Amino acid sequence: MKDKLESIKSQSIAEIDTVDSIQQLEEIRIKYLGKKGQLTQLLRGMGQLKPEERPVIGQLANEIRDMISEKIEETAYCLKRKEREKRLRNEFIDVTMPGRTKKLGNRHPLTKVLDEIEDIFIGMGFSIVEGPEIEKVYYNFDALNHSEHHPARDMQDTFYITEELLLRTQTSPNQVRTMEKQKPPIRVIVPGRVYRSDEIDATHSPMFHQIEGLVVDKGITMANLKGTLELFAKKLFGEHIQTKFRPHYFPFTEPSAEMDCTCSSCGGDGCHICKNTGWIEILGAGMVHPNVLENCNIDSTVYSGFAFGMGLDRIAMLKYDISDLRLMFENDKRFLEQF
Ligand code: 2NL
Repeated sequence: MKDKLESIKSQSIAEIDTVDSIQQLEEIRIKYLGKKGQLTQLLRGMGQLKPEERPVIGQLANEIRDMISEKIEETAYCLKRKEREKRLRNEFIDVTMPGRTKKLGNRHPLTKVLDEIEDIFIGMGFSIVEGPEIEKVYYNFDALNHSEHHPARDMQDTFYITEELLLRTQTSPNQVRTMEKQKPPIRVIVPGRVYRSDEIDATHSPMFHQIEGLVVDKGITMANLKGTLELFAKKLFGEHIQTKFRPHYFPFTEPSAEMDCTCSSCGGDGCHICKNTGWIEILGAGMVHPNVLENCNIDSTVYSGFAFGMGLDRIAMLKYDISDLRLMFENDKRFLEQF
């Protein structure tokens, strides 16, 4: 019996020394110390021993059991530590490695110019108004004093949806809507997409962008128009810019004018941008026609106003020296990333 105990001791210890997982260790524990384990079985056979042998063998068996248990515990502790170290080694993160940067997008050149223009007018007390791109013929033409046979009304120039509905050709319908709703003083800027039936080329597109403006109050004159628009031009292109106004015709303003700026590219000397004239046409403007005011129930003997409109796409092209309008709408990243 004693020999058997000694052999269990040396055998179990040898086995424990070779394990490399908690799982294997548990199997060894069951093999020797479990309910049907070798040591447990042996102890059950104690009854067959001589009475004087029992305490000696019993003590030895207990010592061996404690020793095996202790050895298993120690080994388990070591194994757990090794596993933990291995896991930590695998989870190691080098916080000094450069991160994966996400490239931020940037604003479209049209959005940039629009934001800039809006900021200038907001600074002068204007507010921004937007409205539908599908408009009533009334708001797009009639209310704006377009005569019944004005060429702009032609099917060839305008996208009609029905007899009464069209894709707006200018953003002025929203100024009319504003005047209908709001008593003067009115100071609004109206940006948005507009549509005209044009063939696509370097300077034309059936969809483009406009910004119009409207001021209505008592005592508004051409001097207010010139002062406001000259200030706007200097803020947009630089303090050194000069402006001039040429007479023009629009059905919705009287008198009407177009404003030119000295070319910000060559300073007026002449270059490819100003086609060697030294001047660049920036916008159209005029004193709101009394008929337009009356159409909106504003008394034209009490109130007067000025209005203006400009093509955003053209201004962006001038400002960033973009040669072809189509680049604006092609979404080519090589183009867009330059702004
Ligand atoms: C241009 C010229 C212009 C207006 C737009 C306007 C609006 C109302 C009343 C009177 Cl409600 N006028 N808008 C006035 C003058 C010129 O646009 O060349 N646009 C690209």
